[in-house]
Amino acid sequence: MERERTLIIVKPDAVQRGLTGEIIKRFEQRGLRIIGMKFMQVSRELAEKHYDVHRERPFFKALVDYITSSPVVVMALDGTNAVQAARNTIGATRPSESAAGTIRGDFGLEIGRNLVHGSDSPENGQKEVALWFDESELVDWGRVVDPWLYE
Ligand code: DAT
Ligand code: MG
Repeated sequence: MERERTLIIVKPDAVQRGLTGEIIKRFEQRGLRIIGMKFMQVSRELAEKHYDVHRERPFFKALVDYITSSPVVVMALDGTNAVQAARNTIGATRPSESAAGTIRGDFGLEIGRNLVHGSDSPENGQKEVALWFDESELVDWGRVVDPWLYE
């Protein structure tokens, strides 16, 4: 089984609504391991790099405005199949279509206020963690519960 890294962003709407703890809790209780975390105001430069694949889409400017509108909490997580596991916890891109029990399905209604970002492939997980975190900001550590999460 693959150990992967994924980048999670608790977006401005979630931070403003006081949902930061609730969202972190869901990844933590799933067993994903936090290896980096910070509270920050995102620059337009970083936002545009992060969303570079969407540069030509009509919603690109709104997306950059949204992610830079207020501070975010960024996390690097690792774990077995971390990318897919985190995306399942987050829910479908459109909150109106996200399953109940997912973060977007429990707290969101609109695609432009969908609360949280998660990397979409193991390659992008590695790339996005490297874009948002300096290697010195990542901590490799062990948890006493690891044998109860990993066979
Ligand atoms: P996800 O965030 O689920 O990985 P994505 O990578 O396809 O979704 O798109 C990034 C963000 O861009 C998404 O969270 C919300 C916004 N977005 C995507 N498609 C959109 C659309 N058709 N209209 C408006 N915003 C959109
Ligand atoms: Mg995406």
